[in-house]
Amino acid sequence: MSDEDEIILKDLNDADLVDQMKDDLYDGLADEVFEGVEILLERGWDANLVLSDALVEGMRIVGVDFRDGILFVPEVLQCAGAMKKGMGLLRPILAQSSTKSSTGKFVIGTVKGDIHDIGKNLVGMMLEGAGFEVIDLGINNPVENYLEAIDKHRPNVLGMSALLTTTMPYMGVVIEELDKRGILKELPVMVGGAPLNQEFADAINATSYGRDAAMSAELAKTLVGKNM
Ligand code: B1M
Repeated sequence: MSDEDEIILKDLNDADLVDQMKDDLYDGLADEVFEGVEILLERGWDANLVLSDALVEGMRIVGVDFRDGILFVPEVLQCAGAMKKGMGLLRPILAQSSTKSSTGKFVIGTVKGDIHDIGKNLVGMMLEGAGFEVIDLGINNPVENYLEAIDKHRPNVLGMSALLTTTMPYMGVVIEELDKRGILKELPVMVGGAPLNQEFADAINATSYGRDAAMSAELAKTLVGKNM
């Protein structure tokens, strides 16, 4: 691209900038996505709106082309990198808690066999914003990791994330193990991820199903009795 063709992000109006950010996310251009987030915030945009309208919507488009075989894993990894860079700027804002004292402890992790972590990270940020102390176990967690974390951190809620239809049944394996050990009756378990729904959460005996990050933070407060 020649210098003349270069798009100056700050010269774009809001709508064009958001469209350009979705294109940049699609192209895995992390610095440009970061700059776009910065500009929208400077223009007074709410962090949640930047997240939903530019980043999450951009990733939805990536997901469609990934499904249709237009984008492949290496490209989607670049998109994920760009999304994470943008999220990095939003993190301190979203995680800013209005609550002085801790709402509770929340252990969260993506289940065994699954390496998707963008949604989980977002949920973690929103939980921090709701005053939770979040212990993030990362990705690809076997049941032992959850048990160890419960033992070590004594959380108020356990959260599991899965993005694949092949990994979501593993949440049921973890819940069964918690039940066998008598932990489930004391520890609420929240599950979430794109392929899940309330029926699935009920079927595996999860305490609650988080549809998206904002709703999950509200639900978590209810689970620990702090949403009155
Ligand atoms: Co993957 N992938 N992927 N992928 N990937 C999906 C999930 C897929 C739907 C794409 C598609 O076909 N359209 C498809 C799954 C199909 C299925 O299972 N039926 C898929 C596939 C097939 C795969 C591979 C198998 C591809 C391959 O290798 N051939 C492979 C699997 C790797 C593995 O995990 N073992 C794979 C790999 C990857 C990448 C590594 C390239 C990358 C992940 C990078 C990363 O996460 N660091 C990736 C990505 C980015 C996606 C898509 C495009 C985007 C996911 C995402 O970040 N969404 C995805 C398509 C899609 O979902 N549209 C896709 C944005 C995020 C904000 O939303 O994660 O849904 P989400 O989180 C939401 C809610 O779900 C909820 O709140 C979040 C915020 O609102 N939520 C919770 C999530 N967890 C929660 C927990 C809670 C509560 C709420 O409580 C604890």
